[in-house]
Amino acid sequence: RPKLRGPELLCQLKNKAEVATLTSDLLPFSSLPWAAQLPSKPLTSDLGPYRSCAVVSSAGSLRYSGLGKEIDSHDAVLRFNAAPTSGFEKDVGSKTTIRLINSQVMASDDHRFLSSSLYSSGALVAWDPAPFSADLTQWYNRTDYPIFVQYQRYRRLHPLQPFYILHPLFEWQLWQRIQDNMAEPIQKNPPSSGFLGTVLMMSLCEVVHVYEFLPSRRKTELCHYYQRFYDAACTLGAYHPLLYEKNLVKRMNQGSDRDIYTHGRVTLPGFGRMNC
Ligand code: NCC
Repeated sequence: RPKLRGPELLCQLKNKAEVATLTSDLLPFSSLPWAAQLPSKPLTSDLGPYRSCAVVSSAGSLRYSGLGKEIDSHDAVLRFNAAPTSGFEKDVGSKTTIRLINSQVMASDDHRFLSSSLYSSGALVAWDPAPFSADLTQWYNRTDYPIFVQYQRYRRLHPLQPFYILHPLFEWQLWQRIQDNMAEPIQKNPPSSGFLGTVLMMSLCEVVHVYEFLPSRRKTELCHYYQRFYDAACTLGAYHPLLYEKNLVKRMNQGSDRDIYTHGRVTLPGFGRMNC
């Protein structure tokens, strides 16, 4: 198959992947007693549009980057999982508009999801690796981690904080975009939070800057900027098709290679601004 170039890839992504979140009117949820805890409207009708956005990967290469001011200058900032700002403001900034978390974070005791203040700023968006079919009932009866139990508990404790759950269709639509643009078969696991969050922000923002998803000259085996743990798989991928995600983002980048090298910065257009 022909290798698509940046603008074509961007249009394909815009046309074939749609950010969807669970709403209280969707089966099987609408038939469950806690349905009213789910938002009545999808994320895209509640959040944004934002002019300029930052997606902050959790990569170790953000350490000593000094990018904090630049990141905070954006209108909206997306962060991932348990990535803190406190104590790391110089490198990653302090603004959090949206935090995208996987279901493992919600379920594991170490992350103190229900009690830590880390999760209380901005809107939360959660996701769980679902079966490829994206069938909601099948998934609901067998989630990877107990995302729905934890969601209900969190909502009871923080009823006013906006909290969405990604529709599994979105995961697999993005997976398909990656697979269709690679020459070899990729593992049938959902994309990383990094890629999900990047496309999520492309749906909400006029322009998206992604930091240290494509590693800069600071590239390191340090997994996260906030932890003393070394593993190259954090940057290259194991479970997630991370290297393929990065390949696709590299092809779609509208910024310069120099920006990647010095700032770990990629510039992507928002879907609203694209003429396809
Ligand atoms: O590590 P994680 O990801 O939370 O990182 C968020 C996103 O940043 C990008 N990243 C991170 C580190 C790095 N060196 N390079 C990067 O490019 C990736 O795009 C990544 O998605 C996840 O995707 O949800 C993930 O979550 C962790 C873990 O569950 C959480 O951090 C909570 O502890 C996963 N790690 C493990 O399961 C051990 C990771 O595989 C994916």
